[in-house]
Amino acid sequence: MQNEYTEERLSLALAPRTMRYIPSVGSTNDIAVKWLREGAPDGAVVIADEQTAGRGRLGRTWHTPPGMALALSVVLRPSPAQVGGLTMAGVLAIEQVLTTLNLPNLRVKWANDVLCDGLKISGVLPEAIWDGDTLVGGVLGMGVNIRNDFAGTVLDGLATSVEAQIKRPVDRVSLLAVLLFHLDSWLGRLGTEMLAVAYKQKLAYMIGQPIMLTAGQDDVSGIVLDVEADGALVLQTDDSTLRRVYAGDVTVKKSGA
Ligand code: BT5
Repeated sequence: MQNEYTEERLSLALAPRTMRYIPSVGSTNDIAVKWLREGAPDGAVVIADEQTAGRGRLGRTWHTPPGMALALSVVLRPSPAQVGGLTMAGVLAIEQVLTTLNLPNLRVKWANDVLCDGLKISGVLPEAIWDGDTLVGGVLGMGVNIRNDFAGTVLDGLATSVEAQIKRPVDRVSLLAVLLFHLDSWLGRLGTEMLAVAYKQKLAYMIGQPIMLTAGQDDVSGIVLDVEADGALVLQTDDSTLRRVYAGDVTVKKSGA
């Protein structure tokens, strides 16, 4: 099922959504940001089969070889107060669609990952685009590994894909349609308590856990006290300071260690 992406199949499956399918791009987020500035409507989506310069956070690389994954970016027109909810909507939609496929041991990892059996299967990259003080809009990038083979790569033992887990082929077009359906539903709740509560519920397993947070140059060790409505992680650091963080990489330390 290597060539299930065609312009025709995608536009039929996603109609009436405005969409662009580009077989090979640098990064779908870059195309979507440009399209946003050119006036793309809320919900317009850029889909690629391959990314040659896929981006993670903080300038990191996101691997998207041809035929292997979902790589998409949705153009959005949120209010400034809603921007913080984009990550939540993205990870909740991905977790939901993966749950329907019966993937084992799915977990949302703060702030923007979905893990399967402890291995990264998906990541979300939200971007807010400002002109000075004016919010032009947002772009929500989502990557989901469908049939990537990480054996022998630097991500061996760190990343996984849907087909490696469920041992049967899936159709990327249908999966994409279901993902966007769930995403629309979560985006409709941007700025509501319902979205924040759903996100916090998925992260409840982290509350009370000792973690290490790496944020830029900063390493902070502490206990997770809460996940707030705006997505902030509240930590009590080892020197008993209260810290509220919005970005970083979390490692949950072994309990009792
Ligand atoms: C992310 O960053 O997890 C956000 C990934 C967003 C990707 C989508 S694809 C469509 C859209 N267009 C883009 O250019 N990006 C978005 P972060 O948490 O910083 O994780 C990046 C790290 O994950 C890398 O440094 C690698 O260690 C690892 N990684 C790279 N490719 C991966 C993959 N395919 N699967 C799992 N892990 C990967």
